[in-house]
Amino acid sequence: MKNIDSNSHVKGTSIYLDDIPVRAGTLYALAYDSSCAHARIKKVDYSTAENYPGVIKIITHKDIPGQNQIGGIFPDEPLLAENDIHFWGMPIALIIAESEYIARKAKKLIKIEVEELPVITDPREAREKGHLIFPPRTFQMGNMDSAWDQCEYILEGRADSNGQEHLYIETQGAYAFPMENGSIRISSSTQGPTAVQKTVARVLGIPMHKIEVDVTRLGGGFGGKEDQATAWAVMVALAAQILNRPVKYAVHRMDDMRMTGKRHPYSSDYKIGLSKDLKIQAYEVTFHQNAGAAADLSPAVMERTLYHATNTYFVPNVKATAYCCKTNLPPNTAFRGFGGPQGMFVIESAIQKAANHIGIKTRDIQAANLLKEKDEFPYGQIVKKCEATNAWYATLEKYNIKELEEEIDSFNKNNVNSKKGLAIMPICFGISFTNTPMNNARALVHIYQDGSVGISTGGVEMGQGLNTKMVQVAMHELSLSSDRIKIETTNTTRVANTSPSAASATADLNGKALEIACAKLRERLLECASNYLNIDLVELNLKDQVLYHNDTKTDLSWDQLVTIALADRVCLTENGHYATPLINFDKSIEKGHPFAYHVYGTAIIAVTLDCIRGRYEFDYVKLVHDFGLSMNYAVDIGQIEGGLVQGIGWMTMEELLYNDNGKLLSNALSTYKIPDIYSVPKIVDIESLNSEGHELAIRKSKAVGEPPLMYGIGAYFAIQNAIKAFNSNYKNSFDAPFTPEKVLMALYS
Ligand code: MTE
Ligand code: LUZ
Ligand code: MOS
Repeated sequence: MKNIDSNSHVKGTSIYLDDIPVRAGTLYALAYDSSCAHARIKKVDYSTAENYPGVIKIITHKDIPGQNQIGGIFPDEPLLAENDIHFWGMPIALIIAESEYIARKAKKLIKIEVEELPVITDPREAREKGHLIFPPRTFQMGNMDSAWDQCEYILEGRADSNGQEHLYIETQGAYAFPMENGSIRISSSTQGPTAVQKTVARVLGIPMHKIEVDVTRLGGGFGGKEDQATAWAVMVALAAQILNRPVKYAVHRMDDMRMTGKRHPYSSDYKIGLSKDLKIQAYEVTFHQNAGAAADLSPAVMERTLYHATNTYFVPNVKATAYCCKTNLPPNTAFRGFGGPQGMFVIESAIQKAANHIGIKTRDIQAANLLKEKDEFPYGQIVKKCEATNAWYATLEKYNIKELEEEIDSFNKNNVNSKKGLAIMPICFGISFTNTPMNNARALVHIYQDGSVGISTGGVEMGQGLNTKMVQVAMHELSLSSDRIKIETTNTTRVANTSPSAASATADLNGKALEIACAKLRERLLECASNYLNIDLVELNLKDQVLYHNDTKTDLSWDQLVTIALADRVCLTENGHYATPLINFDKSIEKGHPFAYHVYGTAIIAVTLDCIRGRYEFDYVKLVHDFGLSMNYAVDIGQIEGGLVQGIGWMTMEELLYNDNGKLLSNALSTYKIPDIYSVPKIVDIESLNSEGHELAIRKSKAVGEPPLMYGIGAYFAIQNAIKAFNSNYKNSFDAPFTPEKVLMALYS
């Protein structure tokens, strides 16, 4: 089935936040944000701005009726600065004006006096000075002390990865409408409608039931709207509450880039030990996570880094420690992979370093250490339905790795100023929110009098194809064609208390809830049919919108069944609730079974380097991915292609730069380069691993949202291998992204 949004997307009729028709009386909000990264506010003078024609009000923390607090995990983040500024771009006040243009004019008229304080942007410096958001955590397995003695090779080093701007095509935004009796309805571009509802209630000092949050779809979230869509929604709701008028805020690109958090940069130290037969015996790693100025989702992101510290390898002795370091950057947040990619980059760096030191192929070490059935992850989960070796060998055989390597070698022999490099990137990604209680969802289904069906879930469509999959689930359960089913907007009054659409688990969680609701309605209709026809229930079934008696078609269509049920006064609305079974985790011992299942896959990636200029192009990515039994191959392929390219961008060209004062320099699309169609690998071959899927995945179709991003990590090592073919003196350093400038330096170092 094709993506149900493809028609309206192509025609341009799909509705995003900024497409909602503007109501009469609407006002426009604009944040007045800080132009320094760390300071004490001495005085702010709003008087000229306030008197600018068309400015309605300038809202400060003093106007907040509830708590000036938007922190999701820890209450450490004010909506509007009070006395202190903690990052460049921190909102201080909210300008409400007749138009956005006026608000921008007024913003320039605000005068501020501050006492500047020392700025920290480096997580290691933050750790040295004791600026941690919460105490470090350590995952351990085996015995580190004795492990090193069994090692033939021991290597140590450092691996850094930079952050990443989400660059959702639709920027952050929200639109609030005051309703009667102090209620507020908010349209928000958020992955987490409940998070918005809860935080608006807290800041406005009113109960959650007075707030309705509605989401049609997002023009991309990528994690950037899991937590950080909330602030904008709270701002417009606050203004709507104070002024009793609709208030809209669609954030400009450069404001969005400056003010919002990004993927966490990490700076890490590793020590890896291998036996003579290339088994990784011991791995010790210390992660310094650059959290920025407030907790945001950093504790959860850091946890996932620890979970994925050993990627898809079995290591008997592991000690992984992570520090959540408080710096003066905008609070960093969820981004596709959620700390997993940062952890995986370090162990892949360690393996690459070891391979170079020993003088063997990196893949010899990778292959010798792949997870096997009944192995144990450092966090105590036992490996089940393991596809690590299957995916690895399927890739190497399907694409004939020897031949690919020979092509590269012969190219490198015959070319002086152009070199090719190849790398293999296996992945293993755990599916579930690592915070066990979040793994639940609900769905609401109505069958209307004409037999058409409306479905609602707690999941948010952000381009990942969720809505298409939800329609497919309902189609299957109710035996209906797609035109009989409409997916409604995501709304907190229809489906309440939801987890954000995140962790790649949205289709699993919401799809299972929807399955439950639909199954109840199907059973109920069959019961009606059974009474009506006086046939035993077990002999009845629905197929292609018709009632079947055993294998024979009856005269009763779906529509007639609905009419019969309504005449019988039967309820044709159902609610489904799903909570992932089995999962658990005990933080006091850092052990448990946090994931419903794991997704595996292996990619081969090859690059051609222009050794005069340091430029590069990716020739191909060839991968075998563990889809399980894909319920929508077109959607899933789209996820793989998008994730892969986003991962390559993170590893190669996307370079966030801050100056020493904590100002973002790469603050526009002219200075922050993301992959375009020309930087996509020339060939992307995607094959499906022959696997049976997993019963905890929706219709055995495994989660696909985040895992493919991590194939992109291979890009870094492919480039390194090409550099080595040119410059035999090159000593690997691990400092992503590998921008053309860094490549050029490495070629001649
Ligand atoms: N794909 C598109 N087109 N747009 C997005 O914003 N977000 C990614 C991924 N794929 C995203 C996307 C992220 S970060 C996650 S967690 C998943 O989709 C969320 O959706 P899922 O849980 O339905 O996979
Ligand atoms: N969000 C979250 C996530 O709150 N918990 C998670 O485990 C997670 N994993 C991936 C992406 N977002
Ligand atoms: Mo995705 S980082 O879980 O929104």
